[in-house]
Amino acid sequence: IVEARLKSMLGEEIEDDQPAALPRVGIIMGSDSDLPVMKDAAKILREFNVPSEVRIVSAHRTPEMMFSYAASARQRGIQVIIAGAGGAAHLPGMVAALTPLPVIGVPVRASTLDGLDSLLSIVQMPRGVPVATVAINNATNAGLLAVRLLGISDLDLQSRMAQYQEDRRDEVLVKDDKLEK
Ligand code: RP5
Repeated sequence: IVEARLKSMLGEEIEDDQPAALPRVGIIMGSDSDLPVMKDAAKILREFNVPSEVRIVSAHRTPEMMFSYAASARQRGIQVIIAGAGGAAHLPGMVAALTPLPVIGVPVRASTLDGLDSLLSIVQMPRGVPVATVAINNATNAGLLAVRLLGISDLDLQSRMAQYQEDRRDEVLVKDDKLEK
């Protein structure tokens, strides 16, 4: 169901009888209400052809599922986990405590505190348990950071990241060119 909602958000066909490649990145979030933000990470990974899976896993509402997801991710071939949550956003930190995989945290703006609560909940990890925290609602950067991490041992992916950066640079140059000086 989550995958179907994601496909419709990304404007992809729902029908898909291709066997799915084994996911290298796990994108998890505390609630389906995080999906409008977290879909941006999935979009980046699709652009780079990195197979990923998307799951709703709540640290507070499904703690046993969070435990089994994090504890088994490595054995299933997951290499990076992107975890998004809002409010008392404990999911990224708890998952980082349960796996040796790199965890990227996305603070989701979900409450009256404008996302600062989520940011602080995710970024203020104790020494020894790192979570690479991106900016509030910036799941795009989480996807890009996952690609860079995988690029360390996947040179094709790394050169596609270099191309992505060149494309962003060219976009700025075109905008600068169009400015009346
Ligand atoms: C967090 O609480 C979720 O990650 C979400 O950002 C927030 C609100 O969840 P819902 O009440 O929308 O399910 O656990």
